[in-house]
Order: sequence, then C-alpha cells, then structure tokens
Amino acid sequence: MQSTATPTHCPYCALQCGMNLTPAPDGTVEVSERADFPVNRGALCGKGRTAPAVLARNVRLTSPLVRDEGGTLVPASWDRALHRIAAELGRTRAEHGPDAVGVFGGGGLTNEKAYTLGKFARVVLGTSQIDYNGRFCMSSAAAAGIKAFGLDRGLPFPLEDIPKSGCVILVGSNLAETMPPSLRFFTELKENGGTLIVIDPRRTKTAEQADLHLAPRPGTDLALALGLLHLVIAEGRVDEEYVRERTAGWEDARAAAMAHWPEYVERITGVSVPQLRQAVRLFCDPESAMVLTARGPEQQSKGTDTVGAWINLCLATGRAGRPLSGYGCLTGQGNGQGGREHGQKADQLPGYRKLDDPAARAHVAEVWGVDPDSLPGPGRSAYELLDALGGDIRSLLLMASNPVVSAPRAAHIEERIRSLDFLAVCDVVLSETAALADVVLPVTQWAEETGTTTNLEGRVLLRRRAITPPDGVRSDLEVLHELAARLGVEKGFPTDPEEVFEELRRASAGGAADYSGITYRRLVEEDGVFWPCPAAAEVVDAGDDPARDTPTAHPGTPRLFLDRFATPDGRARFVPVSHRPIAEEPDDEYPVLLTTGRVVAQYQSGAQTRRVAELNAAAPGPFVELHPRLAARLGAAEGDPVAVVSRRGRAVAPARITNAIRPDTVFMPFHWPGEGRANTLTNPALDPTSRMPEFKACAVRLEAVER
Ligand SMILES: Nc1nc2c(c(=O)[nH]1)N[C@H]1C(S)=C(S)[C@@H](COP(=O)(O)OP(=O)(O)OC[C@H]3O[C@@H](n4cnc5c(=O)[nH]c(N)nc54)[C@H](O)[C@@H]3O)O[C@H]1N2
Ligand SMILES: Nc1nc2c(c(=O)[nH]1)N[C@H]1C(S)=C(S)[C@@H](COP(=O)(O)OP(=O)(O)OC[C@H]3O[C@@H](n4cnc5c(=O)[nH]c(N)nc54)[C@H](O)[C@@H]3O)O[C@H]1N2
Ligand code: SF4
Ligand SMILES: [Mo]
Repeated sequence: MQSTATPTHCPYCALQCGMNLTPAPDGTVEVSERADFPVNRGALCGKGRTAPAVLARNVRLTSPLVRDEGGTLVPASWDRALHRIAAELGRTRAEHGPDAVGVFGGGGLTNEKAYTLGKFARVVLGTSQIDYNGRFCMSSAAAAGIKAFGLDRGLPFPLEDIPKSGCVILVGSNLAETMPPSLRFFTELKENGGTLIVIDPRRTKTAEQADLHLAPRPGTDLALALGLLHLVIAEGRVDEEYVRERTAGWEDARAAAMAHWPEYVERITGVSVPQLRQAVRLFCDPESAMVLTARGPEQQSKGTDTVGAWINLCLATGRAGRPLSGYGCLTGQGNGQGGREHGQKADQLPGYRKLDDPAARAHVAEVWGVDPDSLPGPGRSAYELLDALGGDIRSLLLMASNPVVSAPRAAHIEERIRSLDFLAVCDVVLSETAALADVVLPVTQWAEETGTTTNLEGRVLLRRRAITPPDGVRSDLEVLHELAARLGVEKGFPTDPEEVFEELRRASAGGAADYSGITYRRLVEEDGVFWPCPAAAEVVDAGDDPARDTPTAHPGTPRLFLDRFATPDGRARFVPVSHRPIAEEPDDEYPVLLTTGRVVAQYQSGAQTRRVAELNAAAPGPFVELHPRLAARLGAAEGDPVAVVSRRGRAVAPARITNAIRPDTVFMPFHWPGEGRANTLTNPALDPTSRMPEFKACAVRLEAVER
C-alpha cells in the first residue's frame, strides 16, 4: 500500500518532536512514529499523540465571530469580521495615534507568522506597542546569554551531546513532565557514567532521576550558584588558563562570589553545606559538564542575574565553549526560540537585531521597502503592555496567547482587557481571552499549514501541511495580508509561507540569528538546519576561471562558541552579581511561599489541551500541592478544598498532600481558569533587564474551606 504519511512536527513544546501524519477518513489525521528524527526518535508524549483531537470541527472555531449589539459573539462572514477589525484599528489610530494600537503575539507562532506580525505592527500600524508571551518564558536566560556570550540561542549544542558529558546540572526544569522524550538523554548520561544534579524545591519526576537533588527555597537560585562558585574558588578548582584566555571580568565576579560563604548560602537557600560541596565535586571532577536552566530560576524578578550566576560558574570552571560542556536554556514553546528572533519582541527587528540600532533599522527598512525613519522605536514589555490596556492602549490585536489564564496578576489583566475599546483575537479555539474579544478570527492549525519553527537546540525545522483545513478558517498569514490591504498596504504581506521565509532570509542576513543560508528545500533534505547559517559560506576555488567558482552551502552551526564567543573580542563576560531577596518575602500575614508550573498532561493556559478528553482524564483540574505539616496545621485532608490567598487575590483548589515539596512552599499548576487560576495570585514584579515577571515565588496564606 502506498503511504501518504507526511513527516512533520508536534504543535506544542520546544522539543518539536518529529511525527508522521496520515489523513484519516473523518478529515483529521492520525499520528504515527517517526523514528528517524534525532530529537525524539519516535517517542511522543500524550499531548503530541492526541494533538489531532483539536483539529475536530466540534472542538475548534470554524467561523469568525463578531460581538453584536446585545453583546453576544455571533458567527459572521470573513469580510464583515475583517472589515470591522480594520475599521476599529484605523479609528483608534486616527483618534489616539499609532501607539494606541497594541499587538500581542506568541512563541507558538511559526517564524513566518512571528516575522509578519512584527512587520505588520511596524509597517502597517506604525505602532511601537508590540510584545509577546515569550517575555513570560525565557527572556531572562536570553538577556543573560547575550550579556555573557554575545548571543542567545537556547542550547549551544544538540541534545545528543548530553549523554556524553560528565555531569549535568538541571536548574528548575521538570523535563520528565515538560519534555518527556528528552528524559532519555539524561538516563543515557547516567548509563554512560555521568551524573545528574537536579535543583528544584520539589522532588519532581525529574528530581527522582537525579544522583543529587538539591531543594532550595524558591527564589534563591542566585545565592545557590554563588555559593557553589565560592566553593570552586576556595577548593582551587578555577580553570585559570581558560579564564585568562577566553573570558573577561573575572576579578569582580570572583569578589562577589567570595562574599557568599557556604554557611550564609545554606541559611538563604536551605541547602546544606555538605550538599553544596558534593555538587561542586560532581560538577568539577569530570572532564566536561553542563548547566541547563529552565523556568525555575528564570521566572524570578532577578532571573537575569540568576542565570548570569550559573553562567559564571560555567566560565570559572572552563565549562563553556568546549566540547560536551556549556550553559544552555531549555526553551519552552513550540517556536520559543524562533519566536524571539524575528521581530515580535518590543525592542527587536528580524535576525535578532535591535530596533534602536541605526544599521539594523536601515537594513530591515530596505528589505521592507520603507523609510528607516518610519519605523517606530522600542515599545513596552508584555506585562507592561497588558497593564496599559484601556489606558493609553485602546485597541489590541492578539495572536496565539491566552493572557486571561497565563499572565501574572491575571484578575487585574482580565479587567484591563475588558476595558479596551476594541479587542481582536486570532485563535484556533475560543480561549478565555478570545471569549472577551469583539471579533474572533478562526485560524488554521499546525497540520493544515506549512511553516518553520526553531526548536530548543536552535535547529530550524519545517512543519508541513498534511491535510486540508475545513471551510471557514484562514491562516494567520492570510489574516495579516487582508488586514494590511484594508489598512492601505497592498504589498509586502504574502500569504505563502515559503515566500515569507525567503524575505525573512534576507531580513535576517548578517544578523545574529542569520537564516539566509536556509531554504525550505534544505530543511526537507537535511531534516533541519542549525542557525547561524549565512548564505554561501565560502567559495570553492575552481582554479583559473573565477566564473566557475561555486559557493558551498554553509553547513549550519550545531555547536556554538567552540573557537570564540560572539562578543566583539571573542571573550565571554563574567557578570558580577550578588544575592537579593524575592520581591515579596513571606511575613506574618502571608507566611507561605507559592510557586507555580506545569503538569505533563496539560499545555500552558490549557486552551488546546483542556479540550482533549484523554488529557483531561489524566489531569482534570487545578490543585494545591503541599507538605503534610502545612496540611495538618490547616486541618486539610487529601482532596479537601484549600484557599490560597495573596495580595492579588484568592484561588481555591483541592489539596494534594505530599512530602515531595518543602514545608514552607506550596505549588500550583497554572493551566486552568476560574476559581483555581494560579495566576490570580502571582506577583508581576519584573526583572529590571528582561522584564520577566516573578511567576516562581510570591507570599501567600492558606485557609481551610468548607466542603
Ligand atoms: N506538559 C507541559 N509541557 C510543557 C509546557 C506545558 O505547559 N505543559 N509548556 C512548555 C513551555 S512554554 C515551557 S516554558 C516549558 C517549561 O518547562 P519547565 O521549566 O520544566 O516547567 P515548570 O513546571 O514551569 O518549572 C520547572 C520546575 O521549576 C521548579 N521551581 C519552582 N520554583 C523554583 C525556584 O525558585 N528555583 C528552582 N530551581 N526551581 C523552581 C518547579 O517546582 C518545577 O518543577 O515547558 C514546555 N513544555
Ligand atoms: N503562574 C504561571 N504562569 C505562567 C507560567 C508559569 O510557569 N507559571 N509560564 C509562562 C510561560 S513560560 C508561557 S510560555 C506562557 C504561555 O501562556 P499563553 O501565552 O497563554 O500560551 P498558550 O496557552 O499556549 O496560548 C496560546 C493560544 O494560541 C492559540 N494558538 C495555538 N497555535 C496558534 C497559531 O498558530 N495561531 C494563532 N493565532 N493561535 C494559536 C492556542 O489555541 C491558545 O489559545 O504562560 C506563562 N504563564
Ligand atoms: S514532548 Fe513536546 S514536542 Fe514532544 S510530543 Fe510532547 S508536547 Fe509534543
Ligand atoms: Mo514558556
């Protein structure tokens, strides 16, 4: 039988697992194993396996919705819906100026969509007010990576390097639940004799795999890293030659670390001095070692300094820019990496260029065929943008995010969204945020469209269309094309993803994230290409006749920094950082720490996965994870409703009692709206550099609730 399977990638997380899709008679697709893709070698988690469920017509949106006079969302024609959006955005702009129109994007968008959305904001709307949900994700790691290495790419090496390293420290990653197929790399590490250290206030499924699990108090990873560096210095384990030849700024970083005595660090973190010493031994003894961070240390109001401290540890021990060693960030969303490179960020132009750099503006303006002076300057970060809705931002176009559930201090953000003059949302389902919109546009999904994503390794991948979308939906690119035309820009917004990618290649050429040597054809033939990949790297000399010299394709860059870092002088930079407390320390009124995160069967705000029966059966609702001691003090038994109260609000969810969490901390997953919404409680204190909110630590009190 002839196979009609299309090889492609999962719609959800940054692993971008490979899968095959075969059209099913009912118009959806069947997922099957694709063993040749090296990231997951056929393995998929439950979310990936069940992703086609969201393609069903009774689950997704198949018609535009427009709010009628009575305030109800009713089906409408595409023409009417698009006309309404263009008219409202145009009106806001005419009455209040271009910066009164906001745009909010998402790290789930393909590179083509993210690129086009950024261009749409700057060229069609002329607004500086664009940012996206990736700001809530890995922005602190990105900021720290740029400071230290001059470049931000999630992992500087392929996942396949992990099993060959000597030791890996996983800081605040629960990848056994958040990227299950990647756990294999860490079990292989242990089989090969390497060691795994996990740092998490909870003994998670990931921590259970560790040779050493350190359970610090939430929000103290900066002190922990400084304590380890202190011991590295005290025990004479600094790689002096490497520090001299490949780094700058060591003296100040060294002095800062020397002020963090192990006993002092033990008091701050709750991690004992012998455990700190053991971690230093495991990390320094082997020839190679890695530090990988995820949201635990990054989603803090000092996330940038915290990641900086972990990078300092790598630099002092010569464990960066060397084979099987390095610092990496495990990015989160399907296109968490590419989504942060091509211009949907407040301060950014394509190719990871800076909006305030005159040369970058000139380059991109030329590709776009506009005057560089017409490009607006940098805008506000995600939380600040959402906080300004209904204030000086009067209308919002939102694509691929559900902030009513996922933004910090969500009740306040929900109220801001409700106070807008006009909200348009493009989504595949009626999310909690879409339900508040004046116009909702139903868009095509992963299996129905082609486009590229860039996974956590910096590997650019091609997702391929496997089935025909139902009548009534259009792609995000078609939406932006139509809106541009209605707002007076007829050209420059193609609807064919490959055409957009060709333009993106030119716009990114010469930038940090250079995609100019990548083509759709190469992505099919090579199953992904790592950036930077400039066009025609070198010219093969054909001898006497220069006309016959042929440029060879650049192979892409699976491993970064082996020769030099991406700084002007090629040296990595130490950052002198010191411990500071979280923005809201517990006190008598709010004596407990709340941290938040994920469970394996739900994805993000749950907009997609809460619509899949199999996933809901596995993870039906929110809960409050707490230690038996806290539960006893509260008089709560397993499953009893518990109220968690912070200065922002109150949430109620059933107790899940376990001694796998610190007794001073409770944990809530953030996937659900309503009474159990974790983000009703969270603190929007922002990191001064990355503008990342402090999702991972705030002060709360617990109250018993009558059943
Ligand atoms: N199932 C599932 N998978 C996902 C997602 C999903 O929603 N669901 N989302 C994707 C996305 S966008 C992302 S960003 C990734 C996130 O992937 P992860 O970062 O692995 O996920 P989290 O659960 O947010 O946080 C990881 C761990 O940090 C711990 N933690 C909390 N506070 C602290 C702290 O102060 N210090 C330290 N060291 N650890 C702390 C938590 O206990 C938690 O176990 O997952 C991706 N994959
Ligand atoms: N308390 C707490 N809050 C958190 C976090 C935490 O750890 N704790 N983590 C934060 C992190 S890391 C992240 S990444 C955010 C994520 O939170 P959100 O930004 O809310 O992410 P999603 O739930 O993935 O929302 C994506 C929306 O876009 C839709 N969608 C999917 N694909 C497409 C597409 O191609 N086009 C369009 N137009 N729509 C699409 C989906 O149906 C969904 O409604 O949450 C943050 N919030
Ligand atoms: S691990 Fe991530 S990419 Fe892989 S199947 Fe699950 S959600 Fe999809
Ligand atoms: Mo994320």
